[in-house]
Amino acid sequence: MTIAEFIAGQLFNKGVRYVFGIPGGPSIPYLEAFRKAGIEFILTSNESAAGIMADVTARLTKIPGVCHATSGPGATNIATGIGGALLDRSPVIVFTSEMSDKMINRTTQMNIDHQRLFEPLTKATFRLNTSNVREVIENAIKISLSSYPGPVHIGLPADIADAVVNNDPVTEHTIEEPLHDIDLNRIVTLLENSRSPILAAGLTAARLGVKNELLQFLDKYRIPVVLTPMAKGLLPEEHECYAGVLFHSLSDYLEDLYERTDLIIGLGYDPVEFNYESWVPDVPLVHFDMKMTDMPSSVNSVQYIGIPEEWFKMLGHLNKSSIVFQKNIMEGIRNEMNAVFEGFTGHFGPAAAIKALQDELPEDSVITADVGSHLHLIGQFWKTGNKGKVIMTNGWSGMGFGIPAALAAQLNNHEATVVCITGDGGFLMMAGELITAKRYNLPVIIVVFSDGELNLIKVKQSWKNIAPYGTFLYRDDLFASEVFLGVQVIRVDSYESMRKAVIEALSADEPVIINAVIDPEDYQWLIVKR
Ligand SMILES: Cc1ncc(C[n+]2csc(CCOP(=O)(O)OP(=O)(O)O)c2C)c(N)n1
Repeated sequence: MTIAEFIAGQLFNKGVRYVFGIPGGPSIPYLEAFRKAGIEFILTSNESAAGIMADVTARLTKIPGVCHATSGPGATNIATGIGGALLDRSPVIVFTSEMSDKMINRTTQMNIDHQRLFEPLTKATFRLNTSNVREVIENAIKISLSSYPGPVHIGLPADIADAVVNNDPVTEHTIEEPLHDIDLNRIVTLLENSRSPILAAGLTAARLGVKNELLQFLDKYRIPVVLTPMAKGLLPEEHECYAGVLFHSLSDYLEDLYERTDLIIGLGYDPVEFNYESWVPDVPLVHFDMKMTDMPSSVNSVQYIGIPEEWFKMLGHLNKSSIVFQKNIMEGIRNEMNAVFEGFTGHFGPAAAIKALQDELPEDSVITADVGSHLHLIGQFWKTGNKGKVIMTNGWSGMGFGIPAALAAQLNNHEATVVCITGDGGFLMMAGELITAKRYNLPVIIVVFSDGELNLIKVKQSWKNIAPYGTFLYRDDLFASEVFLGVQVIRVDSYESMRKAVIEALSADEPVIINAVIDPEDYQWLIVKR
């Protein structure tokens, strides 16, 4: 068996069905081996989309996502997606073509040091040789899946794909977990004595899918829950304990709760999304996660490191009879936030556009969001309910995420209604991937909030009393056509026309772009100043 065939076979056995990327000359034997093994190579327009598609595939399937790029420019392009997998905690294996041993230290076309390039972007990086193939593949998969999950890079020297795999011994990589002293007594005392705790659930909790455990816990202990953006969907918005999403639109309304709390409980809370010190009030914090986090000394905290089953067991030390659930305060906050949002739906801005989408899309739609002002509104006001899903990047926060994320979600579930909501800036970064959607018959709906500007940055300029500069995108209409790269474009400029467009797009079995020409004024009022 050749090295290429062995790798393809191993990946297939682990459940991998797609490899995303753009080939170079040295990729050819690998692509052929993937094809023969039953793994489809998904060609993208830019490798950064391939990295994002691998990340989202991994999030959805819980199997490492795999992507591939050629040397030099291919590797630097894919690096953006890999950074995302690192900071959004997604298990990805990225293969890049590297020079042969003979050429690696020579001055030659496309040659840069991939090992150094990927070192800060991954959990581990390896260079394959003819005697470490089994070991590298096995360990790479194991490392990518271990907590926190993340990307692993494997460099493929250009001349070894067709070499025969040896039966070399495998040294299993051991994942060392540092020992930590857990101050159980302090945690128990804090939990037992708290009268008004707030639970902040985050990325780790969402990734581990503790929704049912959380719901069962809340049946017993009614306490307010705030979610980080990437934990959106972990608790339905209509649940009486649901308070809101941190960091996103109008999240300053949640401060009413912070003023009344005596304990913050971080539940699978990964500060990569939003550091504790940026929001926690001056009360103790008990942090539950699978990994120790770097906690600033300014936060009065104690960490419990373990598995979710243990977190919930520890939470049993809360004293149900002494906890006061301030139902009115909770309802007040939620109602006020919703009323402010609703107040903006009278003209065609982002609030009305979101409302039209929410009114027409099926409850179980998968929404992928890009990065910018629009994300702040989606994060806070999209209702995932019990069936919906929102996929976003908040650890990495790279514009251009939304479109490839939608393609990956659709590829992994052809029956799902998949809708990408993106700003026009993010759309322009990934516009070429519309061809990818066409090529693979992915009937995604791409909703572009066309306001002609990089709004989030413009809003931040205004906070500093600085006139807009470097944030203006285009004059006139972004598309000025009913077709873009062969994809139908429906232009809308009102709540009603948006609703109609959504209905039309839902019945198409090919990709559709909805060009929502919005007045961005709402953002100025709805984005929280930080
Ligand atoms: C790759 C990348 N470049 C730049 C930024 C900084 N940034 C964050 S939001 C934003 C503006 C996004 O504009 P647009 O896509 O039009 O969305 P809007 O804010 O208008 O909703 C920028 C430039 C980023 N997060 N990622």
